[in-house]
Amino acid sequence: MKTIIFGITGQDGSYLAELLHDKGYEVVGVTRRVSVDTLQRINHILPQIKIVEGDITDAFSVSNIINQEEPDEIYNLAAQSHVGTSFKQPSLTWDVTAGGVLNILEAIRYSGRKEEIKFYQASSSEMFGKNYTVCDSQKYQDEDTPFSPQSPYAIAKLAAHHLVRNYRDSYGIFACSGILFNHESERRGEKFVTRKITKWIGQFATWKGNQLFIQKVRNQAGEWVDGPSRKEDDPDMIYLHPSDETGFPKLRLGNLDAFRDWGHAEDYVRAMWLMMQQEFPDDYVVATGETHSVRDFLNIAFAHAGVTEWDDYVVIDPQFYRPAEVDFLLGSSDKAKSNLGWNPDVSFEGLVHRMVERDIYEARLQRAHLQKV
Ligand code: NAP
Ligand code: G4F
Repeated sequence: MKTIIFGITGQDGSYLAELLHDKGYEVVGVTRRVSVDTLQRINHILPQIKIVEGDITDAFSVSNIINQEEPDEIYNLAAQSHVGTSFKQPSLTWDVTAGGVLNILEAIRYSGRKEEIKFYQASSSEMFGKNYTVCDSQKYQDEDTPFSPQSPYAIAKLAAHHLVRNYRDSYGIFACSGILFNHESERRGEKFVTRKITKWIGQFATWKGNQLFIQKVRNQAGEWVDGPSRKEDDPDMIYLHPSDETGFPKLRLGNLDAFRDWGHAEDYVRAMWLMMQQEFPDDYVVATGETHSVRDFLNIAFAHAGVTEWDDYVVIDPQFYRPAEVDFLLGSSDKAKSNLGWNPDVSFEGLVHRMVERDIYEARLQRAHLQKV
């Protein structure tokens, strides 16, 4: 079996490439030419996979790749995937996240092999949008819930979602969409809230000689006082000791009251593959069935680093508020559970702990390296 993964350099692409390679697939990954190295997440499997250059907004490159590689399965994970950025770059978001999908579908349609190719599209729970505005654990979203997108990103994803269904109905293409709720990991992009938090914890925990968080510090008289100190003088910085000349920037975040159904990406790529192994194409919600606020994430992440009160470390910064917010996401994966036999393995706490531990480990490694050079 041969597969093409668009978006192989992203979080999900890297896990999916590993999964498919382990299952014996010949894996072809599409990467776009950029001025920096984007292969970090897949460096370890590069010798086992093939990389081709392409961009999903370029219809010619997409159809050339599909015609030359003759894949059995195509996974489209490529997108401008950051919701906040989509408000700043709506046109680019539209071209990549909606237009790119149309390019792939058309390429399949005219490939001469449309009956032989299965297509997976990465749809998103963001499409549910302003479905519920308050946290209510009795409410949830599933395949029958109406969409109410709240951002240029979600609108582009919804257009792509409808295109996939339309190409399935119109041309008989095996095209399915996974409506995936938030999934994170140690490989998550650093501008998504979960990784932003755990990355900051890792950096702070290794700041100043590998010390973990200090709840109590000694003042100049040698007495133990609450840390961090001097916060009234400089609300944006943390100083561990009153005599410190330099501080550490606090963690700047936006809305802490949004609720998300967060799972681990490794579990979610398994669901993608399962959808593609079915006899008939269909759309599936993939979620854990648990919802937590950003505040809950902070509680568990900081607690895992030994801190129970994190207020002094976090600053609310309006620049991270969005023009329109999605307040509450909680998915029901009953259909995926019964039709695909899918269940998540990683719990919310397990996810947060893994991310915190990895980011502390990586920050220490980086520090040790810097001390050597
Ligand atoms: P990600 O880490 O941001 O990865 C996005 C991928 O798309 C990267 O490989 C990126 O390449 C590629 N890409 C961007 N623009 C492209 C273009 N014009 N042509 C070709 N490739 C392009 O996203 P992710 O978290 O892995 O998510 C995978 C997919 O699932 C995305 O479509 C996302 O919208 C969707 N999704 C994600 C979640 C989630 O919680 N993670 C939930 C629901 C749906 P570069 O490395 O070159 O930037
Ligand atoms: O981590 P986020 O940026 O993820 P968001 O917006 O839920 O989108 C992610 O999940 C979607 C699935 O539902 C995917 F389709 C999409 O591609 C992406 O992977 O933000 C989560 C929440 C939001 O409510 C946001 O307002 O965290 C809030 N937040 C608070 N402070 C912040 C911040 N988000 C970010 N990125 N940065 C902050 O400083």
